[in-house]
Amino acid sequence: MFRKILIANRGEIAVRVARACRDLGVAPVAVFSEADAAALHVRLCDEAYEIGAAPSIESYLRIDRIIDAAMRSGAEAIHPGYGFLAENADFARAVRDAGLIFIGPSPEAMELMGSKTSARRVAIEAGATVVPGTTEPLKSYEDARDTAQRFGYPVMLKASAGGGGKGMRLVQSEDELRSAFETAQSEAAAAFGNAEIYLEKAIERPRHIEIQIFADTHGNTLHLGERECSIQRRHQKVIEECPSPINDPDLRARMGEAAVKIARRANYTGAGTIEFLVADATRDFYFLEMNTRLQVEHPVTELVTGFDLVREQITVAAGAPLSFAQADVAWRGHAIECRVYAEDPDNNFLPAPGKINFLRVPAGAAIRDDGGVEEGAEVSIYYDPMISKLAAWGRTRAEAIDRLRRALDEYTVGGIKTTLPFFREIVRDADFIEGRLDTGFIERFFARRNEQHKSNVTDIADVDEERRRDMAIIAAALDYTSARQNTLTIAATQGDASVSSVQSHEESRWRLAGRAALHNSRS
Ligand code: MV4
Repeated sequence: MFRKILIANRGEIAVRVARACRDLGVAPVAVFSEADAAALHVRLCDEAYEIGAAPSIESYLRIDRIIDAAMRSGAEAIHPGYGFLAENADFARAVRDAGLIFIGPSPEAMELMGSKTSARRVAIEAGATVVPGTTEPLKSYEDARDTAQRFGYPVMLKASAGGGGKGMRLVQSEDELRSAFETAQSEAAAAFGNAEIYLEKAIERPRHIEIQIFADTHGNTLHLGERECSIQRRHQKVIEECPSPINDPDLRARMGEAAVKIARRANYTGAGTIEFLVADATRDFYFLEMNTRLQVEHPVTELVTGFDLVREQITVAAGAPLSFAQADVAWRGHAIECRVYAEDPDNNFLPAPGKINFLRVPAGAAIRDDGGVEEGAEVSIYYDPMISKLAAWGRTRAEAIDRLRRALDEYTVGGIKTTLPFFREIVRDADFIEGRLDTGFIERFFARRNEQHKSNVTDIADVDEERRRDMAIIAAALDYTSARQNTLTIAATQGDASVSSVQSHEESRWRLAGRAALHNSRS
C-alpha cells in the first residue's frame, strides 16, 4: 500500500479522498491555490503545498507544479478527484513519466474513451447498442445534410471532444442545419481546440441512466448497478439516485453487462461510468459516453451497495485485486443525493459567492453530507460553487425522500444564497415523488411553479380591511423573527453575552414594524 497520496483537487472531493486515505492509514497531501490557504481540504491533510494563484489555470490545472509538489512530498501516487485534470491524458502520462502512480485509468484508455467518436466505435465493437449516428466526424455541411437525411430528423450535432452537453445542438429540420453545423463547429473549436463534429439521431425525452463499473489489474471487471441522473439543469446534474425509479433487475443486468463489455474492450482499470440514454416508453437503452473518473454522484452507489469506491480506487491502483466479486454486489434500499450550490435559485441560479457565517449540517439516521466547507469559509468566485452533496438512504424510495425532506429542512447556511430552498420544493413535488423523471423534468417543474405562483398572487386592493390587517401583522411578525435570528447569530458569532438585552430592544422594533406594515397596506 502507498504511504502518501497527493490529492490534486479541492473542495468536497479532496475532503472525500483525504478521508479514504485516513481509513487506509495513508497520509494525504493537499495542494492549494492562494484562495484556498485556509480551506477544509488543506486542514484535513498532513501536508499542503501552494501551487499558484486563485484562477485554476494558474494552480489546479498546473501539471508541472502538481507533480513537483508530489515529488517534494514523497507521495507515491496522485488522486485527481473529478474535474480539473481528472480526465486529462497528458496529466496521467506526466504522472507516469515522473515515476508516480495515477489513481485512475491508463492515459491510453482515457484517450480512447475521451473522444466521443472513438468511444462509440469501442461500444459497437463490444456489441453494445449506441445511439444511431456516425462514428466518424462529419467532413462538411454536405456530409452533415446527407447523414441527417439518412437517419431522419430531429438530430443532434455533438463535438467529438465534448461531453456534458457542451457544443451540442438539437436540429429539428434541414432549414436549421447549416447554421447549427457552423455554430457547433466554432463552439467546439473554441471550447476544446478541436472542431470535429459528429451526428446522432435525437432521442426524445430520454432518461439519463449510468452504470458504475470497476476494473482491477488482475482481469476482473464488474458493475455496481445504475444511477438515475435525469434531473439536470443546463446539462448539470441536480439530483441523482440509486436505483433508478424505473429499475428492474433484468434492465440492470442487461445494462450492467453491456457496460462491463465496453470497459473490457477499452482495457479499462479503476472506477468508471458508462452513460446511457433510456427511452422511457420502450426501455431501450443506448450507449452515450464514458466518464473515465470517479463521479460527483458516487455516494448514492456507496450507500446502496455498501462499498467504498475511493478506498477501492486506491487499493486497485496499488495493484491489489478488487475486494469483492460481481456475485458479492447486492443493492439494498434507495439513496438520493442533492447537489447543494452557492447559487440563487430565485435569480436564474446565479453563483452566490461570499462568506458562510453560519453552518448547520443535518445528520441523523441514514443521512450523509459530503461537504467541502466549514463555518467561516469563503465561497470563492474562482471555482465551482458546489458546497456539499446531501444524500439520504431509506429501505424504500419513499423512506429516503422522507429523510431527505427532513434533512433539507434542518440544513442551515447563513450569509450566502444556496439552492436548498429549491430542493425543499422538489422533494414535495408530485412528479418527483412518483418518480416521473426524464430529462424534461426541471423545465416542467419550473413551468408548474410559475403557473402556481401566478394563481397564488392576489392584488392587495381585492383584500378586505380585516384580512389586510391580519396580513400586515403576520408580515411584521415574520420580519421581526428573521431580524431577531440575524441579531442572535451575529451576537453568537461575536461571542456577545448581551443577547437578552437585545430582546427588550427588539420588542419595540416589532411594534414599530407592525405599525409601519399596517400603514403601508392602507396607503
Ligand atoms: C442526447 C439527447 C438526445 N438524443 N443525445 C445532454 C448531455 C450530454 N451528455 C448528452 N445529452 C443529451 N444527448 C441524443 N442523441 C439528449 C441529451 C440531453 C440530456 C441528456 C441527459 C440529461 C439531460 C439532458 C437534457 C437535454 C438533452
